[in-house]
Amino acid sequence: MKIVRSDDHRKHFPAGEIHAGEIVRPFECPERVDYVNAALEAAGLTDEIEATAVESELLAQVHDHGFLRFLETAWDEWTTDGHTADMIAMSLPIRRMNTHVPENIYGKLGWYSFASDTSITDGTWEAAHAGASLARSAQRAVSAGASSAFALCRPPGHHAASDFFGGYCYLNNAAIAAQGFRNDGAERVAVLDVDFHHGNGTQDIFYDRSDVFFASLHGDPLHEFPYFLGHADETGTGAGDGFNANYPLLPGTTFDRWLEALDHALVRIETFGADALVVSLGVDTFEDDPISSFKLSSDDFTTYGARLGSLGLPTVYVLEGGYAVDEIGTNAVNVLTGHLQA
Ligand code: SP5
Ligand code: ZN
Repeated sequence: MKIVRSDDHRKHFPAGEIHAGEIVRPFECPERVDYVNAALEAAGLTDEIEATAVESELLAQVHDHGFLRFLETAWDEWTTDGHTADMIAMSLPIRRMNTHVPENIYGKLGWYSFASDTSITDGTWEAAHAGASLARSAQRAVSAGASSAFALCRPPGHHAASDFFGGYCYLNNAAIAAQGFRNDGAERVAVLDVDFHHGNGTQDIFYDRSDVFFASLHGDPLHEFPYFLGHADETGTGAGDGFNANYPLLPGTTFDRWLEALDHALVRIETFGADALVVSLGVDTFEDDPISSFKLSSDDFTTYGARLGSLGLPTVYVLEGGYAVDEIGTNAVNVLTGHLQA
């Protein structure tokens, strides 16, 4: 298992997050990566490779041009306007209010966002770009012959669609890895999203395509963030019809039930005939996660990691969520060691 990491994630750390009407310390914090690094070390997963910068052409295959430009320039435009505090979208386009991209920076901020849980700060672009580079570098190593790789992406990516950010995500690292696999010759790529939250961004990016199969196990959006996508009847559109599979699960879901859904998704991936697998590895399914409601124990992560490894596919793991900070390392690394034991 190759490991790809960078310290640039530290450049992104908003001062606060609006949570239930209060400003709290962001759940998605830099120490998350420190705990993952410590657990990798403890498990002897030390085969590190150097990251190289993701190509702008690949970013442009996954993301909208105007959106990329916005992310790259937003902080400068904000500070030029005289602001110094973090950018938090407050006016977002809802039904029938989305015909013109605003010129005003507050307007653009809302236009390109879907949730006020996610701020832009000085350093957000650099950190997100470095995270995308980790995903691309992990994928390149696997395309070049490594059997598996793990990218310690922070900020996470799976909520970011081609043209909007939110859910703590800016660039869709998993989608970048999947498209990278395609560019490097894989015919069919599967993306499996095991984060507690639906991978709405990844689904949206590949929704009309038959070359990338997307499966997600997550809290039912009728009850859980991101609330508006992730239902079982979303199966793809056009050429992509039949290449999207959602497994919405009720709050309180236990590992037995979760594993049934996983096994179903794995059969779908095998039937699809994937040449490569990207795993959106969020460990916010953990029983003590502060913002989620599934009941997985630390040992359960090892168990399901072995199921993923038993597919025998070239696999890239990309870090997504997980907010029980002192346990995030153990839980994420348990998946990787499970994979390697399979
Ligand atoms: C990558 C990832 O895991 N993003 C998650 C973003 C969730 N942000 C909004 C959370 C709103 C959750 N409401 C929590 C209720 C707690 N009981
Ligand atoms: Zn999540």
